[in-house]
Amino acid sequence: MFSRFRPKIVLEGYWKFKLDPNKKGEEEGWFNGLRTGDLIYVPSSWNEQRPQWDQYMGVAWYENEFFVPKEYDGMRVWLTFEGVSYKAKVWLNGEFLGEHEGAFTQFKLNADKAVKFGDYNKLIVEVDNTLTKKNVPPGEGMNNTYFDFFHYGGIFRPVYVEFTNPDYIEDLTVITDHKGLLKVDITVVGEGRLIVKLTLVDDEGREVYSKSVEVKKGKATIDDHVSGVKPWSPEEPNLYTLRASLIKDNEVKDMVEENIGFRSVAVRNGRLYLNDRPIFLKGVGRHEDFPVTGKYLPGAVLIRDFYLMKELGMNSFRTSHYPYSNAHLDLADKLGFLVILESPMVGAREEHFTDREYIEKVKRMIEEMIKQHKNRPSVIMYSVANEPRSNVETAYDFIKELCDHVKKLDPTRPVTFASMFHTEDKALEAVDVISLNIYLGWYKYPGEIDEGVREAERILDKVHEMYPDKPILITEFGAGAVSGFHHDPPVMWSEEYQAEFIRKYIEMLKRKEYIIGMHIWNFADFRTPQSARRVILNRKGLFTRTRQPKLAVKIVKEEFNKIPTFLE
Ligand code: GCB
Repeated sequence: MFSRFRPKIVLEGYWKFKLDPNKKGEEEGWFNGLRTGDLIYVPSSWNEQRPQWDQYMGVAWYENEFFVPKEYDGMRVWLTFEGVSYKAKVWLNGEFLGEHEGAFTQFKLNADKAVKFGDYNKLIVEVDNTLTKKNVPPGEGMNNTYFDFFHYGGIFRPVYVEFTNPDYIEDLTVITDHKGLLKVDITVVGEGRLIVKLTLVDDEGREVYSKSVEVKKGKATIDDHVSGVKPWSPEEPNLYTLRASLIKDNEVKDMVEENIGFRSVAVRNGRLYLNDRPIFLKGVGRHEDFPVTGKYLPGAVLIRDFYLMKELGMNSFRTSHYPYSNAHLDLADKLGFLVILESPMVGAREEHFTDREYIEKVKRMIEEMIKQHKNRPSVIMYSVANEPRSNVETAYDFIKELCDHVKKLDPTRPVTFASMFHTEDKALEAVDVISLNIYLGWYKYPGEIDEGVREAERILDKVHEMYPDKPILITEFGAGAVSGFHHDPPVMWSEEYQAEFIRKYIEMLKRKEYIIGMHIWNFADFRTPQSARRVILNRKGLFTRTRQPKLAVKIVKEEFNKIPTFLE
């Protein structure tokens, strides 16, 4: 939900910055103002902005100031943080506004009591990226993570201040189908007689639908049918702007917008359907990772990535291994990508499966993820976890509880998780779609592509035999290649080995009628913790970290462009 109606101050730029390795800041009252000459850029992770901060894990403080015009007096004031890794505490003008845990979901704090109108306002944020076994995802240190990507810290996604009328629209939940169903649940905060007017505008600015409803006890609902809509699909990502205006005494008090698409998703007869047609997912697992900006992908990089994916014939990706930024998923909506939206629950171990407090935390993060992205046409499936240690019995209850939680919050989309245990997995019964990560010919059978592919085929057939009604998606397969390293014959880490590995896997996978899609691991090389297995980066990218192609790109382009999106 966004608004062009509400005044907004974007806090992008240089902020004051101060490390607090001994955690004395709170005690010493740093929330009143930082004594420091250090600067940092927001949005971006702190690590690569200065070599001294690269391996820093712990507490750091941020400060910025913004001016609030006098005319805004009487409005409500909100601070939105789209992503802070990993915990944040926020003060405005020395007053504590609130806190949040979890790097990858946005949070909004009210600042009505602390704000000064017609004056400068001092915003201070304490950030803590200490990694523990209780984090989601868990770990024990910068180079001892239970996940295979670099543990960045900081305010790495946009921050803004937004002003609303005291009567305002709090939330919209939109459900559509490809035939024109339009169900909207509106939540409003306000007093007196309030009307919500909904209008639907097509991409040429034409109003194609309009209806007004009265708000009762803070709620209003529309359950309707819009005739003549153009459905949303990867081939034609038709978007409409749903505009909701809040009206009181014949005056518009608030207005919010949502980009929506008319489309339906279903799993039946072992297939995945989009708009009642069976569909095949061709794509990649991605990461949000870039030199210097760390876990922030600037808009220009995102544009490059999406056009590269399009050229390669891709129609899908997974937000491995956490919910991506609003800007990232906006492009998926606009350019027609089918997204598997993954929760930040990577690498759960047996100790997590029965830890009630931990499970509730994961559920809270899943709830925030769904609240933030539920109206996106691009999001066609949720993944509740990546590679939990799900070869033990207790994994079933853990995964089942997360899947049920998702279904309760959003019954319209299928649910999955990415498994590394295949036939040994104890939790596959809980999902709508089975997702498998496979590395035979790399971690197992190193140097033996043919043997790896043969063994992968045997395992896949076996999983299909065990769960004949469930479609199977390959969420990861791939091999590392050091860009510029060539070798004949193809040996591990050469561009030739990666290209051949991917070609042989695609050939095998596309022959299997129970497979509904394949995602290559990974779109681009990405930074990892330091380890004996990695030279700074995970090298399984089709592209380098700065988005230059490796040899495999040619193969993927040829193969993927031959596979149609719709199977019938
Ligand atoms: C996996 C993980 C992914 C790793 C990848 C690898 O199965 O899901 O996070 O990066 O393997 O390259 O080892």
